[in-house]
Amino acid sequence: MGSKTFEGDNHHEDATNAVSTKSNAVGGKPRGANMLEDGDGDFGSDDDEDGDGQHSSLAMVNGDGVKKEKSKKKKRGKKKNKKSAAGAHQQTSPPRVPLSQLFPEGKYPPGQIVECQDANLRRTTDEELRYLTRGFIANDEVLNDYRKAAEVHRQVRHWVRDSIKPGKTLTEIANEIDDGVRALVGHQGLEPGDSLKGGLGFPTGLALNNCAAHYTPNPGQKDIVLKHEDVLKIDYGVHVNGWIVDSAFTVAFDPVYDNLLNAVRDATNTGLKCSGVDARVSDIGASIQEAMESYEVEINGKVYPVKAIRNITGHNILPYRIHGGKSVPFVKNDDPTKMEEGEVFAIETFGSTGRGYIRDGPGVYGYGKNPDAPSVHLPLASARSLLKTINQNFGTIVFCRRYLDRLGLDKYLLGMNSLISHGIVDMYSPLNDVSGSYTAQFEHTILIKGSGNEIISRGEDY
Ligand SMILES: [Co+2]
Repeated sequence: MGSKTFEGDNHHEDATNAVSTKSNAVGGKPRGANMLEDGDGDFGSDDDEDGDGQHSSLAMVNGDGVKKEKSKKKKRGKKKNKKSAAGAHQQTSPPRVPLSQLFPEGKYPPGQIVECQDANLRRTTDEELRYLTRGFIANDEVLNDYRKAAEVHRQVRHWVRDSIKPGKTLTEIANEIDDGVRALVGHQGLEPGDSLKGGLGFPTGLALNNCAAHYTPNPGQKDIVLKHEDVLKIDYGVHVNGWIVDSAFTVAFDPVYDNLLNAVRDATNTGLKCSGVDARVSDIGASIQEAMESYEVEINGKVYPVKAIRNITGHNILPYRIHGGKSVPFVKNDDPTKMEEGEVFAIETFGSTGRGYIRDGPGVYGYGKNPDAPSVHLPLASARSLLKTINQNFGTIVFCRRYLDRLGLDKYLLGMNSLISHGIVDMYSPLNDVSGSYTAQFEHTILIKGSGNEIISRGEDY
């Protein structure tokens, strides 16, 4: 889930010939393979995860797959109809087996561990102090919760990638993702408080074509059928005890969009590579933009430079809060903010064939309780009872109308409007580039550690 900003126009549009490397949409090699091969190796060569053999879906990332992958001539469309990567552990299709059953010892696999670019930046001093002040991800239990959320994300998306096809409706796809996440974290979220223990990290985003982000199907509205020529961004979150994994990818059935997807995948991997203790978001943004805008894409005989969308950003993540207050733009900027040890970031980038600038579209994506919500008397009883439901089921987690309907609520819009006008709840709109354009997104969640950042949501697919 991205964070919208109001940056000025500071992008540039130089596009050079893109490196054409096709990749499988489904069941293929790591989508980060190109970056890892072509990069300077500082990060990409250091994914020294200590596999414990429990976990197969990361094998290709951590093994030779990354280095040897040559995806140039891979044919699209020949999707390997493999069982889930977790098939060996009896995950079903669709995924319904709680992870606690697949990992009976309760230890969940790590993401991709990447070493610091600069050994001097490794923090070995003041370890104890850091542990106290930045105890979140240094805490083994928290880390394990985080890894569980990431594994749920991987297993659900593995199935989504295998099963998604033109003709499905966005509501079907959204419900399938949501059902999978709830089953795997082991919390259906139908009792008060249950979805605070684990579940969706924000409304499952299914943004089509020029809609870059923040679209989810709402009940009672005309459903949209996925088409062969569509470009779909699938952005969903999984949380365990409030630790949110935010990760997204793009699906396109027509290979004409390959370079758009390649550009954005490369850009996001560049951002991940530049992330770390003391990394400046200004440097990260400049590197990402350079990677992104070195691509162009030809659609229907017209060549488009891939533009980095300049008014949406990556962001840090806090417990139960998808946007923690820090932004990671993916265009050149002069923000002096640095990443700090113990922080968690969602590194996401969006590329576009349009203006590279998004505006609020019609409709509603979701709602989220303002963490600094004022304590005021609400005159409307419906607003008071809605707020109680929100507190019990979502806290500050962003939610959507489908999630309220599922709890049996109806006729809540008046109460919701009251909460919004009192500054208690924020509303999120779909974010669109110009009509007729195409946008793509890739996103991973990374834990910033003193030594060895962890791209927690990394999988064999991207
Ligand atoms: Co995000």
